[in-house]
Formats: sequence, C-alpha cells, structure tokens
Amino acid sequence: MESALTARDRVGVQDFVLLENFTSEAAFIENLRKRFKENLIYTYIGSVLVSVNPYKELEIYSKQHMERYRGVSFYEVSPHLYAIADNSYRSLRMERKDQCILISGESGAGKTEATKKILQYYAVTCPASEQVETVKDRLLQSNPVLEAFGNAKTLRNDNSSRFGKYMDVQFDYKGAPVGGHILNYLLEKSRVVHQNHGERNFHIFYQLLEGAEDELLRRLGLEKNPQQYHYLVKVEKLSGRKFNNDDHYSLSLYWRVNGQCARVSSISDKNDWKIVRKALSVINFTDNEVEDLLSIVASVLHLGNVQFADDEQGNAQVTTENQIKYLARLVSPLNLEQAAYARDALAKAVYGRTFSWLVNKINKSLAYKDAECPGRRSATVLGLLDIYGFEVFQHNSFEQFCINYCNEKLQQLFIELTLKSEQEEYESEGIAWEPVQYFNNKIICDLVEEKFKGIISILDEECLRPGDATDMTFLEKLEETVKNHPHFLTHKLADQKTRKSLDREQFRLLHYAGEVTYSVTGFLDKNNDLLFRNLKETMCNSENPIINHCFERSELTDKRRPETAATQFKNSLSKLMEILMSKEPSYIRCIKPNDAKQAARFDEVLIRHQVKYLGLMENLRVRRAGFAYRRKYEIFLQRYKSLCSETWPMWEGRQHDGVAVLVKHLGYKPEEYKMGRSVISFFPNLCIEGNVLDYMKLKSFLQYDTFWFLLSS
Ligand code: AOV
Ligand code: MG
Repeated sequence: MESALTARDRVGVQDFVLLENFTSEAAFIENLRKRFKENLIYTYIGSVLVSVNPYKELEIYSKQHMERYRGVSFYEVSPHLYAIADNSYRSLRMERKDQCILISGESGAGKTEATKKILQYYAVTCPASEQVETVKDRLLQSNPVLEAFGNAKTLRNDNSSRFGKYMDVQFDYKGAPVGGHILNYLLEKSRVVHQNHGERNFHIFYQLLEGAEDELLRRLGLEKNPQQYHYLVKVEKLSGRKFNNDDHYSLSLYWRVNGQCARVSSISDKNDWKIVRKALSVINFTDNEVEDLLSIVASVLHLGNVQFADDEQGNAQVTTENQIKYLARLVSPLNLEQAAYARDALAKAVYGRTFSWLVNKINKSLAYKDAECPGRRSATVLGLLDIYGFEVFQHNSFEQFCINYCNEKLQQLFIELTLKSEQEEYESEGIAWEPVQYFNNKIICDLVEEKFKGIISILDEECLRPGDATDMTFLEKLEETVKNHPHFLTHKLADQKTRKSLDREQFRLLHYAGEVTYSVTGFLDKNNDLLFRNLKETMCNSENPIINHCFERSELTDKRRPETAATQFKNSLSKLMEILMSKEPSYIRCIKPNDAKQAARFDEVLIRHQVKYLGLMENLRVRRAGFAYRRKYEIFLQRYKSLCSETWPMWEGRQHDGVAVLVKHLGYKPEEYKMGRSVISFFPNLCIEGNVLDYMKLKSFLQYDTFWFLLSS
C-alpha cells in the first residue's frame, strides 16, 4: 500500500493551509498542479474552495457522490462543490441565516458549471414532496432556457454567459426548496446585431434553425440555413455596392462582418433545442406562449435582413420587399446609416426586453406560494451568484467595460468580507496580529463609479449634454478629469513607449485582473440606449402579447429621461452588493487552466496570474495565521453545553467563563485556542499533526453538529 507520505507527494494537500511552505507561490502552484494531474480539481483555503476547470467530464458528480457529502462536515470528506453546498445548507437550517455562494473567476473558468452542479445537488439531496418536486424541476429547467437566450460562443468560452445572474433558492422550515427568484444583470444585447469573428449570436437562433420542425419554420417564415441571416453569418452591407461572400476578409475593415461560425464542435444545437423546448413546458409555457416567443426570435432574424438603398433625395428605402411589413415606418427621412442604425436598435431592444420578460415569466413559475400558513416567517434563502467573468479581447467596448466593472465589484466584496473583515475582527478581539498586505481594488471601483469624477458619471454627463457630444469628447473629458489616476491611461497621457500600443480613441484601465484597452467608439450610443419614438409606437401596436407586454404605452407619454445603461447597471450592482452583504457568504474561486479550452493542460503562467489577482496567497496567509474555527461565546455555549456536566443544562455565570470551563473539560491546552472579547478561536497551526489536520478534537463538536442536524431534519 502507498504510504501516507508518498500519497501526499503525489496528490498534494487538500487544504492549502497544510502547505509547509505556505508563503511560497511556487509551492501553491505546485500543489494545484499535482492535484490537477490526478483530476483532483478542488482544493480548500480554509473554507474557500479553489476549483480548476478540468475541461473534461469527471466521474465526481454522481448521486453516490452527492450522498457522500450530505450532512457531513467539511473536514471529513475530500474538497468538493458539494461540501460547500452542503455546508451552506446546514448553516441555513441550523442557524436560520440566509446564505449566499459567490462564484468568481474569469471567463471560461467554470462558474456557470459550478452553479448548475450546486443546484443539482440541492435538487437531489433536499427533502421532497410532490409540490417540491415541481419547484425543483423548475429551478433546474430555468437554466437551459436562460442559457439559450443569454449565452453565446465567445473566443473565451463556447458557452459564455452574456448576462449576470443571481438566483435565490427559498427553503421552508423543513429544509425543502419551495421557490426561487432570479435577478438578471445587463444582457450584452449588442451581440444580437454584431459578433466578433469566431463568435456567435445567442444560442437560441441556431437552435431554432437547426432543431425546429419544418412546419414551425414555415410558420415563422424561416429557412434552415443560418447563412441566410445577416445577424448570424452574412456580411452586413453598409452601402449599396454589391459584393460576394469571398470578400469578407479583405473588406472587413470597411464592411461589418458577423461571427461566421454557425457550427461549434462542442455544441449540439439540435439536441439543445429539444432540451429547451422541454424546459419551456416545465416552466409553465403554454404552446401559444412558446410560439409567441419564437416568433420574436424569428422576427429579429427577419429584421436583420432588411436592407436599404438611397433614393434620389438621399433617404433610405427598404429594398427587401418581404420584410417591409416589419419596418414599414422606418422609411421616414433617415439616411442609409441612420436607417441601419434604427433597425439594429430595434432588434436589440426587442431581444433585450424579451429576455427580461423571460426572466419575469420564470420568476412567476418559481414564486413561493405559502398559502397554507400566510402568517409564518417567510422562507430562508440561499443565493447563487453567477456573473460574466472578467474578459479581455482584441477589441473591447462598452460591454467589456461593464462586465469587468462587475468583476471588480465582486472582488471588492471578497476583499471586504475575507481579507479585510477577518483582520479587523482579530484586531477588535484584541488578538496579537501581524497584518497581511493585499491589493485593495477599491481604487478601481471608485475610478469607475464615483459621483462626479468617476468614468460612469463623466459618460452620463456627455450623454445628457445637448449639442456636439461624441465618443471623442467623452474621452477628452475623461482625460481632463482622471488624468492622474494610476489605473487610467490614454494615448495622450502615455509615455513615448506605451503610446504605440494605444490608439487615439482608446483608454486603458489597469484592472485588478490585468490591463484592458477599451475603444470608446459606441460608448455614448450604448449608454444612451435610445429607441426612435415611432419604432416604440409600432411595437406598442404589435399583436404579439409578449412584445405588447415589453413595450408599454405609458413609455410614449413619459417625458422623463430613462436612466442610462451604465447608471442602471451601477445601481443594480450596488443593490446586489447589499443583498450579498446581508447573507452569510461562501466562496468558490474558479481558475482557468489554459486558453485553448483543453483537458490536461496546465498553463503555469496563466494560472500564476489568476492566483495573484484573485488574492489567493493573501487569502491563505490570513487563514493560516487566523483561526480554523470561531464561534461567538453565546452560540458556542448554547450549542455545546451538553458536552460538559458543569455547563449543562444551564450555565449561570458569564458566557466567557462558561466557555472556558467547557473547553478545559474537553481537554484543550491553553495554546490551542484563544479567547477574545466575544469569540473563541481555535488555531489551525496547532491542529496540524504529521501534516494531516488533526481535527480530532474539533470533531467532537463537528460530530455533535451532524447529530443535531440529523435530529432536526
Ligand atoms: P464561466 O461561466 O466561468 O465562463 P463555464 O462554467 O461556462 O465558464 O465553463 C466553460 C466550459 O468549461 C464549460 O462549457 C465546460 O465545457 C467546461 N467546464 C467547466 N467546469 C467544468 C467541470 N466541473 N467539469 C467539466 N467541464 C467543465 V463566462 O460565463 O464566459 O465568465 O462569462
Ligand atoms: Mg458563465
């Protein structure tokens, strides 16, 4: 049999806290590499789970695996998503405190997969009844639908989330999932009309063309071939000149070219179509509603094919006869460019609003109906956050700016809740402490969102300024206002050397996760997000009930200017942060092992970069020097008083003294724990024996917890 030592040599340690050389980044990465090679993709830093995307199916998500983690303490089983899921669930039940699981990492690191697996875990392991089964089904089936409409192939990820998602799962007092609610954040709707080379539009378009039966396609007026649709693959003609498809590459500078990759080897649109169709009926869509929804998808494709030509007065005329009915009112005096712009704006608005409608509809089907006991305390909640990860492309625009800002906010939350608050707690408990230095990205969040001088404020100001505001004047204002900021750079502000890598219409942000160069082109437009009034009117008159719902008449008479896209996003993120702060968080930090989306490739440079910016080394240092197990005196005493005859059934004196009696009785030596002002902490370093965490003593508590949990379920 393999000795414990050689096994450890081969598979590394399952908690970084156990690394002998815990300050060494090289040792950290070596441990990740060893485990990755053995398909051990999960490793802890204390209670934070680090996950490396395996890019292949692993046999670790079966029902048997789930059972292994159910009701079992963290330390007794190998690291897994399920352990995090189960731990949060148990805290929710035992302490009746709302929980959230925050999943972060760059694009393609495995956040969405992790979210789905956690949801599956709850669906399988939580108590059930007939009504609950429906809720579980709906929770699970909301995923394929939202992914079809909100995910797409990008250069970073074949199934990239193009919207942010926060999902609450509500549990009743028996611990059964009884409802859910989804909040969605800023869908990247520009993708509807344009994709970069090698990328695709949202999955649903291809699924519909590839999967729908002929009769349905006929009703929707669609042809099977994606090549027929400008918004999917064809070249966008910006002037009246005719040219053939082979000209794409040479002309791409002058002509807009869409994604050009209808088929993706990792995706089966046909199969996914079936899954989505089934899911739609599980979440309560009637046949009519499905047809209404799909006819919107189809009309976006039709809309994309509407072409214009100049008439004698230089006004655009619709040249594509059969689409005229969709755009009858667009032939008003707009020039060619304006007409194409209006068409695209309409397509984006229709798709974006339909997506929000879809989320709403799903929420209705997930709504918790506590009709039997209306007076009862409402359900406890467990939230799952799955946003779009940090991304850098060759060309980055407003969308990347928003996505990366969102990631800054999440990193900020992580810093606040782990690195900062943990250290502050030691301080306030009066525990001797060597502070751990870390990079606080608040400075970047401020640069983006500060009132008056932040990038969003300046952008809004330009958007609202009547007259000659353009993307370039926005850039100039930025240069004036934030020129001295250490995380901001433009061509004008750069030194001779850096200047070469920046164009005049770009600005660069030094994000926590790396440099990103943004092109300001389109910033004003995308932020304004306006739609011509006559188009809105047309939509209000639509016979499609979904469109009718999405475009309300009141909008036409409302004189107030709607909030800009960036400000809406900023406000919704700030609300999200409040929601998350009010819950007990758990963290999953996802790492992407290589840029080639390949199994068994451990790109050390890429991984080291992520370990750095995720702040994992600092996280480890805080944990290591900190304490493995902490509880407030009153909670600790309440929970464990029955383990000692002196504290059972009631301790009459000070809580502090009761805890002291209890730990002494349990055989702890004074150097193994510390008693602060209100909290008792156990030191992990002293729990280490022969490099295996000796949780034996802690176990007496933990087993008791398990026992208590089983009793109460
Ligand atoms: P993301 O959500 O973090 O990116 P995904 O969860 O979509 O990334 O993962 C990307 C791809 O990696 C998936 O489609 C799978 O092929 C593979 N993958 C991820 N996790 C696993 C796993 N545990 N087991 C097997 N394969 C996995 V983004 O939405 O782009 O930010 O914005
Ligand atoms: Mg995702």
